[in-house]
Amino acid sequence: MTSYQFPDDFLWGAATAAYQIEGAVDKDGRKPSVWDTFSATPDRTLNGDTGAVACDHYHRYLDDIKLMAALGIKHYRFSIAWPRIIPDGRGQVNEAGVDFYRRLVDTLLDYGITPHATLFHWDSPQALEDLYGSWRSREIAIDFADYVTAVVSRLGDRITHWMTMNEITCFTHMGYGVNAPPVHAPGTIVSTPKQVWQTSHHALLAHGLGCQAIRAASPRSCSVALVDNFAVPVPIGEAPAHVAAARKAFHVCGPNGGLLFPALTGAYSRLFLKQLGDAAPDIQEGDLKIIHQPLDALGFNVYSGVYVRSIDQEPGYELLEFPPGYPRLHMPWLHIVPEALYWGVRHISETVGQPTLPIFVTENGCAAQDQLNAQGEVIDSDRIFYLRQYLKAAHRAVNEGLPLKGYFVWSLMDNFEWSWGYDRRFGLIYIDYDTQTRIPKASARWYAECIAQNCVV
Ligand code: GCO
Repeated sequence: MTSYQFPDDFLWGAATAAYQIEGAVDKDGRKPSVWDTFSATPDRTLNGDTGAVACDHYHRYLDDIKLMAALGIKHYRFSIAWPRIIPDGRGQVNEAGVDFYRRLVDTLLDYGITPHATLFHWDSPQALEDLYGSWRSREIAIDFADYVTAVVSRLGDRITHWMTMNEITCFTHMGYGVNAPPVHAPGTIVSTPKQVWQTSHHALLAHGLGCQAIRAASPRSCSVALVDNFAVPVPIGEAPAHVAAARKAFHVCGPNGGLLFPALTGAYSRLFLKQLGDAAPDIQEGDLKIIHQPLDALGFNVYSGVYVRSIDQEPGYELLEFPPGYPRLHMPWLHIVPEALYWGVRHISETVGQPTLPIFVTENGCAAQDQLNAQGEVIDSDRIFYLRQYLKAAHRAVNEGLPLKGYFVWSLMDNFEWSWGYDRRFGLIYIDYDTQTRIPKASARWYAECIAQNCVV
């Protein structure tokens, strides 16, 4: 029998994000983020759901940390809300907002859990949207760096694992759109694809300045990472021709060539720029140098992948559609492609030329149609099935010597799933939103067993 044992230093964790769990949106000086405004606008989210209360984690963080500790989770990835720290986006720091994260982190440390903080998980201050259209303006990169300095100079004595931002595509390419209303906040319609690419270029700049700000402000030696959900071409079979086709596709798949490539290599992929044509952003002299910062790790959010095969005609690869009936879980995009986890890590090593950059899966998980049974339990065998397959792919990566160092499940608990509201549940812990009761699902116990045995069980 194959044993899926991980190395002793493999790190097991769980992830969340501020707007999805905290609630308390006007507590202790916090001001609105673009997600407060967007979700309060009719027809933007399913059932008109907002993050106003969410899991009420702002008040219940102690209980949540105790639950995490009981499951044996030793690493926790959470995000810090910019509008709590600098409610107007720039200027005055709100010390009461900082205090919340200080309490949270101190409690984590008391329970033996290492904090991993994402500095930005989509909740831009509404004030900056009103002032200059947030990511549409280069100014946001400077304001972001100032915010990062404010956080790291205050919390860097307790937090040493930092991630600048989460999934640039989702708050730029999905927050600004041409013609169709975008599905994420701020939900702004712009007139050209180039303007959309300009928003992600500004986010890359913010990442670069953010990295510099962390290193300058941190009182301790720390780890700095970017978290991305880059698209993963998976060879349909592992014959060398298909593998080569998948590598080539990696440059142009999704937004990879215009996001991950500049951050990791200091250049937009040439193949990709050719494909973008007039839509390519304006890049000022010196931008790429700022964007291309040394990183201590890369966070990889992986849910699905794209199958690719080799073909004789140009460009030598074909991205394959999923046939109807291909297994997926409770999201239109959640096709189950466990090998994407393995190939994502391998592409970073081999295709982007980063053979030793430590990689962490910073999110992996699925939405399932969780139901409470008569005994008040949630038996989510579908989620266990999904996670087990992806963790086996993680094991393969580690076993082949690829630099995959840890895994954070998405998510610790059910939460506000953006435009899907509370309808889609991704948690290991079930939330009864009427009573805010927390109920660990079968998958939570299963994951606890994996951690305890350091093995896929
Ligand atoms: C993301 C976000 C999460 C989502 C999760 C499920 O990576 O998309 O970080 O906030 O909730 O991915 O869609």
